[in-house]
Formats: sequence, C-alpha cells, structure tokens
Amino acid sequence: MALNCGIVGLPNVGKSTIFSALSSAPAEAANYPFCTINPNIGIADVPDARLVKLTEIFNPQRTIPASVEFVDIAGLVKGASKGEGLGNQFLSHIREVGVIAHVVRCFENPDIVHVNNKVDPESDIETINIELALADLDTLAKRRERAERSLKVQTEKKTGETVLAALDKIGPVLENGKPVRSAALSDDEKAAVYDCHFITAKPQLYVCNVDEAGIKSITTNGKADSHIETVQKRAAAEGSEAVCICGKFEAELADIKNAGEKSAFLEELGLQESGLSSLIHSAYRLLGLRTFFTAGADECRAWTIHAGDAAPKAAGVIHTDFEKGFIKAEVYACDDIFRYGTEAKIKEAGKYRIEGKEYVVQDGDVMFFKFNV
Ligand SMILES: Nc1nc2c(ncn2[C@@H]2O[C@H](COP(=O)(O)OP(=O)(O)O)[C@@H](O)[C@H]2O)c(=O)[nH]1
Ligand SMILES: [Mg+2]
Repeated sequence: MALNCGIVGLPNVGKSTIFSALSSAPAEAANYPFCTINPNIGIADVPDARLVKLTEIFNPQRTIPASVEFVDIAGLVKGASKGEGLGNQFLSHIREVGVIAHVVRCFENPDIVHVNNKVDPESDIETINIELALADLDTLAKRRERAERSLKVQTEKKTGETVLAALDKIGPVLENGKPVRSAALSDDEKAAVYDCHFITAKPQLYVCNVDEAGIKSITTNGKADSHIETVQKRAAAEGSEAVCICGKFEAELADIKNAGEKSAFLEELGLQESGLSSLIHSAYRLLGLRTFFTAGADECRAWTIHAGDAAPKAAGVIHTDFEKGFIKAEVYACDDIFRYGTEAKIKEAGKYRIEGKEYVVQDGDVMFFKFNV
C-alpha cells in the first residue's frame, strides 16, 4: 500500500531541503522562491527498530522496510488560487496525497529571504490554509454545478441530492476558514463527495523547521521557543501533531551513511531519533496505519496496513492471491520472539497462534499465511 505525504508550505521555508533529506531523489534546494515547478517524488524508508531486531534474529538474505512516498509540492503562495506565483499548479499534485505535511519556518536567518520578510508562523500557516480552503471552494462550486444538473436526470437524482446535502454542510465550513475535515458529514455524504478530493479533508500535520539552537533548547531544557509553541498550539487545537525538524541538520545527517557516525551526530544535539523519523512516524499515526512483519531466513519485511484490518486483508498487501485463497495465518507478537529468542520457544510457551479470517492484525505481529489458489 502506498502511503504518500505531500509537503506544503510557503516558499523558502525548507520544503525541498527536508524533502531531499527524506529521500534519495534529488530535489532542488535553492534560495529563491518558485524553484520547484515539477513535483518531486521521493521514497523514504519507515525506520523501525523492531525490523532491525528481527534481522538480527533471522539473519535473512534481505531486509525490506515499509516505505513512505513524499511529494515536494511547490507554488503555494498568498493568492495562488488567483494565479499568483505558479498559480494553482500545485493542485494537481496535492490531490493525490494521503496526508499533508505543512512545513512552517521557525528558523531565523537574515540571508534567507522570507516571502513576507518576517518569520511569523501564525500568519504563514493562515496564508497556506486559506489558499487550500480557496482551492477547495473552487472544487465545491464545480461539483455543485454538476450535482444540480444531475437532479434533472431521474436515475441520478438521489445521488445528486446526497452530494448537495454534503456540499451545503461543507460550504459554510470553508467560508469560515475551517478545513473540510472539521465538517460533520455522514458516511454517505463523505462517500458522495469523495471524488472531490478536498485538500483540507486530508489529515494535516505541522513540521516546524527550526535552527540548531531551537533543537538544542528542546533537548537540553525541554523548552520550545515561541515560534515552535505557536505551531504546537495550533496543531493541538486541530487535533493534529507538530514535529520539530532542523532541515539543514537533517540534510547533513542524511549524507552520513555510517550508522555509528549517525548516532554520534544525533547525540551531539541530544536527539534519539532524527526529526525525519518523527515526521514519518507522525504521518503513520495520523493515517491510522499499522505494521506487521514477515520473517524468515530469506527475508524480513515490514508491511503497512490500516488499523482494524483483518488477516485476509493483510495477506492481500503481500499478494492478491494470498487474500483470495486465504486459509489461516500463523501469528506471534514480535515482542515474543525478542523475549523467547526462537519460534520453537514461542510455541513451547503457547504464544504461537493459528488465526482465521476474522482475526484483526495487531501492530507488531509476525505473520505467516496459509493459502491455496
Ligand atoms: N538556517 C537554516 N536554513 C535552512 C533550513 N532549512 C532550509 N534552509 C535554507 O533555506 C533556503 C530555502 O530552502 P528550500 O528547501 O529550498 O525551501 P522551499 O522553497 O520551501 O523548498 C535554502 O537556502 C536552505 O538551505 C534550516 O533548518 N536552517
Ligand atoms: Mg522548494
């Protein structure tokens, strides 16, 4: 399953820097606005200490982590929906993403131009969110026209009414500067307007791009500076999350390939994991994603599913035949192999289970599927 995350924010807040650090795809980071016209798509591994431990135990030929796709979305400025900057070229790229990472500049650096000449997270967030809401209002108007036409067609009347009911709820929400995700829609209404791909219906997390002093202040005395606090409050009010990243530092960190050197570099700033790891984990949480593993002598691998998915669905992530021909799954928790050391010992302890079609896969399960085709 593709988990994809779109990176938005004003020009020069550090989107491309963070994007390049996240993925090996080369994004252009340059100190002038509008430099990234085409979307840059990159893939990042989902860091998972459990997969590292499984690899130590099984010593497989290969280890494959779960992955997240990142899209560097450029061109959002005040007035983008009215054609400012690159206009709304950003729209076509942002519609397809599952989650939005909104990068907010919290670092001071007089050499790097801020589009409004002032580092002001509250106003920056507002500017971007307004453009996104305006883009959604455009979508809404077009959808409304289409729904009204379908009222006149007997076979489409019912659907048209449901769509209009949903749009009537969404309109005032957007006009009040609130995101579509805060509108109270029934499941039917949600389904009826799914094809609109409203941008503000997607979960959004905030990324504070801070300087090294900002990171040090958090790790040494647990205190966020006022810029970071502003973003954190905003995220909390929206039921979302804010992660702190130092884009410049992450870019340097990404260049270090040696694991030992990497952790020494992190330690210097008092960090346990890189800001990018927190970002990836945060996107995972917001999307309600879970991980299960397959483990053996040939391969240890992490797979992504949604919370609540049953065993056949999980099997289907590996191969559609596994889902179609699902018979049963052998399951144990990865913590059990960390505790007991071998599968034989897990069996002795009575922790090795056989589960059927109804079994809801748990985060950290190690699974082996039985199927026929
Ligand atoms: N001091 C500092 N500069 C940064 C940081 N992140 C990005 N920059 C610089 O800010 C400029 C714009 O960054 P870029 O990633 O191209 O921004 P974008 O327009 O949002 O994609 C570049 O010169 C970066 O080197 C950071 O965390 N600290
Ligand atoms: Mg850029």
